[in-house]
Amino acid sequence: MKLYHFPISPNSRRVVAVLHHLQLPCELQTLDLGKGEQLQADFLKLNPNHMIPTLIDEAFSLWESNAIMQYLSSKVPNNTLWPSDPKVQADISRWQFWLVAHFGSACGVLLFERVIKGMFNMGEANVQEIEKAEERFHRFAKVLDAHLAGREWLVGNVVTLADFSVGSWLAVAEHAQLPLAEYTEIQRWYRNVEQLPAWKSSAL
Ligand SMILES: N[C@@H](CCC(=O)N[C@@H](CS)C(=O)NCC(=O)O)C(=O)O
Repeated sequence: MKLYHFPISPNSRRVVAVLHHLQLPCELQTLDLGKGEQLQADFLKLNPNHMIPTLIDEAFSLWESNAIMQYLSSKVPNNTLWPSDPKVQADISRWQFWLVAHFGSACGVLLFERVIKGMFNMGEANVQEIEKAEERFHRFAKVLDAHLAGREWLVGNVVTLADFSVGSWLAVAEHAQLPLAEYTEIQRWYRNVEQLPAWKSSAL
């Protein structure tokens, strides 16, 4: 297998963490988004959205990080990241969809405005976009914080794909200045994620 990725991307990092956790062999190939390498014709054939992460497994090309994480986990029988119980899978998927639709999209705007624009000379941060994203961040951070009270992990009693998916945005909290101060449960839970060997080694 081969994974196209970009080191600082939370979307890539959660996939790399799953590869490490499950000890699946996979070649990692960096695409330099700053240089527009994702727009090369050969890569567009693999992912017409020109986005990383993209996984190649023989003739199969798969994009969307959460789909890749579920696919990788399905290759390893009896793993706890993605247990076979349909209700547990649905619960994990719920958090993965929620991340992409709500919490992660707010974090993504804050990272883009405060970090990526400067990194790639894309102009000044847009203050109105930041205000709107902070509002959305607080709306969904409240939900996450309340859910995590009294829990070690997001779903059940062990780390699952849900923790890697939602946790991936916490890894850029400092750079993106995510307004986390009042969310003590999120901070406590993310310290658990940070301790995982696969999470540590996925920081490329
Ligand atoms: N929903 C996608 C998002 C992927 C994504 O946003 N990738 C960004 C980097 S973090 C990208 O490749 N952008 C390059 C482009 O849009 O040209 C996923 O979860 O995989």
